[in-house]
Amino acid sequence: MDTRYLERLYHHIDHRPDAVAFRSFDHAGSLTFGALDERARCYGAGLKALGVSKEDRVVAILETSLSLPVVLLGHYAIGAVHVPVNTRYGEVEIAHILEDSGARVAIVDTSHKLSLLRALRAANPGLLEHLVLLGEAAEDVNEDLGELTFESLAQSAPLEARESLEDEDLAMFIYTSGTTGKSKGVALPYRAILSGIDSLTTLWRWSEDDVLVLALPLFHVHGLGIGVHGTLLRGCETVLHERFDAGDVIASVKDGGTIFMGVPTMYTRLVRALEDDPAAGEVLAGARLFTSGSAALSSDLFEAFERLTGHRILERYGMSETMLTVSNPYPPEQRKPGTIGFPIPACEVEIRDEEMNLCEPGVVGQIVVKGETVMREYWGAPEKTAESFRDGWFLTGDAARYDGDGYIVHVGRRSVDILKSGGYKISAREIEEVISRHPMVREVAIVGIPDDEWGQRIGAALVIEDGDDTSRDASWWADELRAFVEGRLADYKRPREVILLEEIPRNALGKVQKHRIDFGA
Ligand code: MCA
Ligand code: AMP
Repeated sequence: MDTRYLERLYHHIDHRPDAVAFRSFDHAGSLTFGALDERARCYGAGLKALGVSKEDRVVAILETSLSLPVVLLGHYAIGAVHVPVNTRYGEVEIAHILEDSGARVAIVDTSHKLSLLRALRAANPGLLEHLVLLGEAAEDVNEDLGELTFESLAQSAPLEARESLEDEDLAMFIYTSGTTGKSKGVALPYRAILSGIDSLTTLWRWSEDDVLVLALPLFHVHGLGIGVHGTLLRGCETVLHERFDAGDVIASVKDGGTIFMGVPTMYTRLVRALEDDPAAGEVLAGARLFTSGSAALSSDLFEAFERLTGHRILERYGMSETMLTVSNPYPPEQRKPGTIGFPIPACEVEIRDEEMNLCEPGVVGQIVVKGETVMREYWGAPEKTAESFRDGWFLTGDAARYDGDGYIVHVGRRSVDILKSGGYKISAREIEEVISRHPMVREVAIVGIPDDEWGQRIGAALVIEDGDDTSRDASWWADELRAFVEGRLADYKRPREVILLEEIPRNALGKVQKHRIDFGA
């Protein structure tokens, strides 16, 4: 029975209970490791009394707050699977996750998402046995609907002992976009989550003396995976920001922050702020480490940040299915812009060609991953799971090459149907499926348009039904799609540019050729 990683997860909780683990940016509150564990055991006990037990899924639709790590560890304390959901998701995404995960309970903290969950339950009475209301949502509890408040659960007597778990037990499902319309639940055991983060944070010399400035959302691998689990593994103090704001991040570093992790869009905004206020560059110079991931960091951005702060951003690479796998080295002079670095010790990473032969330097192939950091499966989808492995290697779908020094250079996604905007992964198919339900749209193709700030912006090429009012131009359609997509999908999936076409370009076999769709500059 392997519990190596779980022991590391609880090390600081068990040995340094009085040290501060999480604090809110506005200093309104903080949680020591001991208080975090105590509250998690109370909430866990409350859930257990509802009948939630090992491997039951609990969906969490939560904005960043000090309650979020309590909820996560409450789920872990009883062996329930934490299913974080992006709070920007709309009806289509959330309905799918609730159904696909088979969750018995969901916890939610805004009245807006509560209304959506109620509507989904009214439409499908089999969905969820209980809804736990936290924060703003808790003001509106309806016990007749199986609703109860987080506070009432958190008043339970704490569990005497955490559920006895092994590293192979399931900790989390992360829903991630694929080349098909519906997202897939990446089933991650403790081993997968903790091995890579332990390895990565050791590589980054992350310690109890660090203060992490955490302004990433806490429902994806970057913020929740590395940020929250890194805090627990390394025993540092973490400052939770409810949302990213360049000025707040600078203030947090001034206040003692030593590590900041961001997506490239955040660095674009930081550079903009520093150009307006060069003195802030000296503040950031005082931090120890800036890392970037989730999307490609351009060399220009790397250089601008170095010029303004003296820091060489450490870029690393990962994926929900494999967690963190590749990182630039820690010594600043060895960090190479435009590369993602080398495989981290927890896993094997190679670039292979179509025949699974190792690629020579300069030759573009696919990143493949093997080892402890890799997911167990796509939940309930054995065929999709099988398709994504070959010869024991997980096929990432990312194209890359080795440079002359052995650093890995990320070249892009192999599929044009997977996009990244602001560090969020987006399925073109999912947006196409929603937009094609519009009665006046005959056909739609969603394309990623390269963008300096966002990585990619979402473009929609539309073919309109015959007989539609011809005075409705692309700008009319942009507004129409905004209204049509709103509430159904996350706002960042909304097409920002629209063009109208007579037909979507196809090859002789009828396959859509997105590279022929031109959105102009
Ligand atoms: C918002 N806007 C956009 C987009 N999103 N425009 C184009 N494309 C978009 N995607 C517009 C808004 O409508 C608004 O315009 C304006 O930009 C500012 O929006 P705002 O709400 O301020 O943006 P934001 O909420 O601050 O979002 C920016 C962000 C956010 C903070 C960078 O995207 C973010 O938190 N990204 C992190 C995602 C992440 O954690 N990914 C990790 C996945 P207007 O003013 O006109 O209304 S895990 C992963 O990838 C792997 C494992 C890994 O390796 O890490
Ligand atoms: P997600 O499924 O949201 O976990 O996103 C994983 C994807 O993000 C990877 O498959 C890559 O395409 C992309 N990604 C992560 N880190 C980087 C990076 N440093 N450079 C380029 N792309 C990245």
